[in-house]
Amino acid sequence: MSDYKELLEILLTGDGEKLETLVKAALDNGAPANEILNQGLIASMDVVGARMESGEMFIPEVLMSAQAMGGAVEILKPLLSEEDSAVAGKVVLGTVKGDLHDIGKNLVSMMLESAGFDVIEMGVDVAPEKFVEAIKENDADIVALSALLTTTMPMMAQTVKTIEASGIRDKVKILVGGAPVNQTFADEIGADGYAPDAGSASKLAKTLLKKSA
Ligand code: B1M
Repeated sequence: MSDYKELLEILLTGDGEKLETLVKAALDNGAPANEILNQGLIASMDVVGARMESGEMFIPEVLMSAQAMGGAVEILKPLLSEEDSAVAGKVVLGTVKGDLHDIGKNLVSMMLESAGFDVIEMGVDVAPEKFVEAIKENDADIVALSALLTTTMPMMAQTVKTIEASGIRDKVKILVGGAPVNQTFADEIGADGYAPDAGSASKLAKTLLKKSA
């Protein structure tokens, strides 16, 4: 395991260029992409979160860290691909209405794509009706909802309700995730599955489609 102290320091400053240099150096030194992502970038982002909560970091600084992380993830992207074979399927993916967080969702998108899914990317702040439209337009097999705020979890429930009310519930599997979400909540709102991270989300998407085949 590598020491990611310097990476944390750079992520805290939001210097994207330096962060990318560090990530490349870690790769050159033989650190696995998965480790750099989980023990380096995501763990450092948790420190950003803690500082945001305690008032040591403000939104513009957090945004700079988030942007720097996005650039670093791009470097890791080709190396994080799954090796096993693809299951064809279409996934409509987005962060629910009221929620602007997209780093975790983008990782989910990346893992789904690398597992062979066709991902219809809806972005952030997506209204329930927009999800329904996209599911219908694309004849999607799965809709994947991300939420990072406890205050937007009810919007996830609302999205499930809107999908049910639109008469397409039996045609699409609903997958949910994001830091405040858990299996109990997923069960409560009637989702088909919950995944704690991007890797498990793509595995679960495959399982859900196999079950319904
Ligand atoms: Co926000 N923010 N933020 N923020 N932010 C959190 C989430 C928070 C925990 C920080 C804190 O206070 N400690 C807190 C939420 C508290 C709560 O509700 N419990 C918070 C808050 C309060 C806010 C604001 C309200 C702050 C304010 O304005 N006062 C505001 C809300 C804006 C809005 O959305 N309407 C806000 C704004 C922002 C920024 C815009 C500045 C920026 C987002 C930039 C961006 O995303 N482009 C930001 C950031 C960066 C964070 C933290 C620091 C980092 C989030 C992140 O990207 N993590 C975050 C603290 C933290 O998480 N430690 C925080 C890395 C990412 C890889 O992890 O997204 O969890 P994550 O994704 C994981 C899993 O959750 C999972 O897979 C990923 C790992 O593989 N996953 C899924 C995610 N989606 C999935 C979907 C799936 C399956 C798995 O299936 C569909």
